Amino acid sequence: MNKILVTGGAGFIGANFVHHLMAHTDASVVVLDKLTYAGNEASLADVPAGRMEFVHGAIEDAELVDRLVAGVDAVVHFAAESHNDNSLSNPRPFLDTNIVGTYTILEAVRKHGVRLHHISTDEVYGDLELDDPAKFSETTPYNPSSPYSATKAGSDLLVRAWVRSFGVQATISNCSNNYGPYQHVEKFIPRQITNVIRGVRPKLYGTGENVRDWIHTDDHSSAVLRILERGEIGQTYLIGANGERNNKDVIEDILVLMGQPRDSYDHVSDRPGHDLRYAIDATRLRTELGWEPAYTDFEAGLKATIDWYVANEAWWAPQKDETEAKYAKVGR
Ligand code: NAD
Ligand code: TDX
Repeated sequence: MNKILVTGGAGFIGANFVHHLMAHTDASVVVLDKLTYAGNEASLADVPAGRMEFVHGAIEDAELVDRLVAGVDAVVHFAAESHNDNSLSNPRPFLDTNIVGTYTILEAVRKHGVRLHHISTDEVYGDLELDDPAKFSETTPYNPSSPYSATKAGSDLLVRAWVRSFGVQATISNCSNNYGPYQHVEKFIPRQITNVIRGVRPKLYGTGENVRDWIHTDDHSSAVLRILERGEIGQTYLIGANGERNNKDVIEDILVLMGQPRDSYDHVSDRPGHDLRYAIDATRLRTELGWEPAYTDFEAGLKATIDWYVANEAWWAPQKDETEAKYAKVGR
């Protein structure tokens, strides 16, 4: 695949994927991104100009998407409204981007016979009890909890329907919680790191017993590339790296790694409908496609992420005040 259209390439995971493609393939990319509050062209500043074209636009713009899809060998579709808390205060953009946007991409790849990989989340499966030995697998029934996860579930089902009814050449992946560089400061890990840098106490929702299955974003990228190259058309792959941790432990890890007392954080009101636990069984990806994560030491990955935020305040500072003002409105 010589030329790949990456939607949402100025966002956290999309930008890391573009960097991964630059380092591990000869492909060139076209990035289509609307540059919402979450998009930042500075995340792509290091990409060699000759290997990337940046297009500022929306995935719901059918004419634009049709023209871009016609000129590429594959589409990797990251663009989404991605934050649960935002979906609770204003769900509408989630429907427009995640549902109508994905529909628009599907119609273009159908028309031009172009390969699609659709990026999704483990949140489509709902949540698990803390003591449940089961993990999510490709056969777990969909049971989303938030407006965000419901629209991602809807987008996945559209992809499945377009594969079955129209023979679209698509694969889907559902990944667990990512961490790493270029993540917006609204998200849990960067919010707490940047709070500590600013001398503000981290904020833990509720009791903090909620478990997330953390994966370094570069491992997400290597898995997506593997699926793009070797995945079976029509198949869904779950991506995860056995990184289950509760939020309280993660906040304490961040504080200790940043030289602060382990208990110097505040409990704030819980997120309504807060999913308790996510956990991924990535057996299919590991056995059928031979994928393995590179980041198996969470503390080391977290330390590298802290170092990145310390070194890149100019990247995140412009987002910080606006983000905290949004949280202050809902008491979190
Ligand atoms: P993000 O919010 O950091 O980035 C989203 C990007 O999409 C931004 O650059 C934004 O400008 C762009 N965008 C938004 N609406 C658009 C539109 N209508 N048209 C074009 N571009 C638009 O999100 P992220 O965390 O990088 O997530 C990327 C994808 O990965 C999403 O599909 C998300 O559901 C999925 N995912 C995320 C995680 C996670 O932990 N963050 C885990 C699993 C799956
Ligand atoms: O300040 C906080 N304090 C806190 O305790 C924030 C922002 C979050 N939390 C909790 C809520 C969650 O249990 O931390 C956990 C992680 O929160 P988020 O970073 O908002 O992620 P989550 O809701 O788990 O969803 C993420 O993973 C799956 C991504 O945002 C989604 O895009 C992805 O699909």
